[in-house]
Amino acid sequence: MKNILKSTLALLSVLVAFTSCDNASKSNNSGALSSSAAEKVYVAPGEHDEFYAFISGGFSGQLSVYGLPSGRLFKVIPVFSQDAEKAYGYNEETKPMLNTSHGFVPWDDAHHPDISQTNGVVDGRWVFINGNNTPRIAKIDLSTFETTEIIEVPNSAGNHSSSFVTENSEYVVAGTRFSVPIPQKDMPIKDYKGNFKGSLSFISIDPEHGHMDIKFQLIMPGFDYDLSHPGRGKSHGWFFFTTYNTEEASTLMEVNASQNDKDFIAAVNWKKIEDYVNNGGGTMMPANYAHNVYDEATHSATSTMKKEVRIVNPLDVPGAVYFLPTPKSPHGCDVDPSGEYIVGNGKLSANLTVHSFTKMLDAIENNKVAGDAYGIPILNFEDVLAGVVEQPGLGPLHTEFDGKGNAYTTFFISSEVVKWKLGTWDVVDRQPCYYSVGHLMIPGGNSQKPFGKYVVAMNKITKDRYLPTGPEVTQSAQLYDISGEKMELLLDFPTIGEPHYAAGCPADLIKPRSKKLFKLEDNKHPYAALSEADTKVVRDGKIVHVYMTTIRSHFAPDNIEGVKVGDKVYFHVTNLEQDYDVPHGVSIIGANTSELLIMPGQTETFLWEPKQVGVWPFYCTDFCSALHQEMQGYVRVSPANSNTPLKWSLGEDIE
Ligand code: RUQ
Ligand code: CUA
Repeated sequence: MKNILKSTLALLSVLVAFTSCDNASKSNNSGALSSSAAEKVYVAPGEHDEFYAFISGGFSGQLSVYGLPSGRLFKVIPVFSQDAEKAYGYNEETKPMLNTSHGFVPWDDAHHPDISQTNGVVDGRWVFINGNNTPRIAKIDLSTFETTEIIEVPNSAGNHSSSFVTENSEYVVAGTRFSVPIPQKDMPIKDYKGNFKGSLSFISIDPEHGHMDIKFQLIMPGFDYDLSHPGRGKSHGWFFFTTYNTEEASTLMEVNASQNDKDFIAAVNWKKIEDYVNNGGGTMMPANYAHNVYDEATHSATSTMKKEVRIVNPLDVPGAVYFLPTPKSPHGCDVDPSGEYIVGNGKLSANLTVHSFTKMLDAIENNKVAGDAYGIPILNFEDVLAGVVEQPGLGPLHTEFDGKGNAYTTFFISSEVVKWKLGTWDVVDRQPCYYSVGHLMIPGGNSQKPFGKYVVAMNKITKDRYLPTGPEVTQSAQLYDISGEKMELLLDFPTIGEPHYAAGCPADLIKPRSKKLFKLEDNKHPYAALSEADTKVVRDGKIVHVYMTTIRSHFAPDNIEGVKVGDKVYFHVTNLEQDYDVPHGVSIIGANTSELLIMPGQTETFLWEPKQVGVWPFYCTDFCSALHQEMQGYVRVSPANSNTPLKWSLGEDIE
């Protein structure tokens, strides 16, 4: 045992040393690019990029939208974190989106975006992304580029093997990274082994509106479920999850979770479990989790607490779950476009392991079982192995596919992308990354039809690649041309937060469906003022509702009197504009929310609690017209006990 400990630690320190000197040597020769690289990423002013890339913001909790090949940033879509730029999580309408069983949680760690699919091809309707820390799955509507739904995942902790979509968007799947007591309870941590459990959640997606609902949770042995991907084509109906810590250790994990020569890929026949559940299988378990839905008609979100979840014990559905032995603490779990090959990226393994779906079925059919883990059959490694890529690099993390028979794997420690051939397992090419690459993304890479023109590598370290900005340097992605036999580095571009995974698709899938404005006549917001004639100020005890409108270039009303210290003033602001790209903003001194940024036809609300007597200005925060600076107004705040009557006006002096 001691020796294993020692050798693991020695290996780790060698790897660490390798990383650092590697970085130093590479920084010197990174400038050489063929001159055509600039042309390949140049998108002339006024022209559009060919692809959208949705890159996770990691610990920023957001999702950012880039164009490829230019690497230009278009938008940061707020998802799990409050965003003052867009008022997300600050205005009354979107606050419920961040509700959880732990209360209002205005932050998360967002890792893996995935685009919805139809018939195994990305369809550009929605992006799903996971929040790791307080387990949640969000859905972003790609007609508005706004987060429209968030569902909390109960019985989960470190929601990391998420959020990947099956080939007809039947499910978005979320797996727990950390195993925990299920249900949660007060118990000694040292009793982890055998008592903690992992849950794999299958969240159904309504085909028309995309509404999410947890169909069932599979309660699994207490391993760490790291990443996952759906089967496709021939393996549609299955889902694959990498595991580590099959040792079920709970302390000094860097050593104790690296003892087993092989961990597992869990192969889950979700179709079988779905049948079982549709026939009444599984049990309802008490739970408490938030389901938050944004309604475009009311421009408002609601949060509902759900009280139970259906759980399934895998032993109750024979033939539904198998373990495929996979060396060594595998991280990424990637399925090729044909659905035949399942790549287990063993972080600490010298070789890259590829399993065969056909061989797996064959082994199952012939009942070739090597043993079991908590009753779940373990297949023989040799029986399911398709092949091995011999010594392709150090520290494999993730693999994507170009649809032309090639796979691309990232190697964190040797800091490179390696291209290899499916079937022959030969390495074809390798290109360095600057530095320490994590995920990579080929648009459509998680589907039957990748658009194999570019790969984006997302790096963990940038060091000297950009102008220094103090101790915190920018996060970064790199774009490679993969249309030829050899990869070619084209571009570095900075990213927001830590880019984990990304999802991409041709812009043409999304562009035509992108909304330009919200129709005023469809606005069902309960506090909307749909014309200036509808504007008013209403007092209800200490609560004051301001029904306000904006249009170039004034607020209605723009003068308000009769507000008192200690009031709670809700500004409900409707943007009457019906032109593309004319938002207005509004804020007032001392408000401890953010400004509002209101799209044409939309209503948003912020709360202001005036603390001081005076006459306080408010103004438009978005430069909306030549007379934007004139877009301003005043609220007179009187002492709490005053008798100043409530009045509001536009274009007249209040007597
Ligand atoms: S992880 S660098 Cu959160 Cu997807 Cu692999
Ligand atoms: Cu409205 Cu500036």
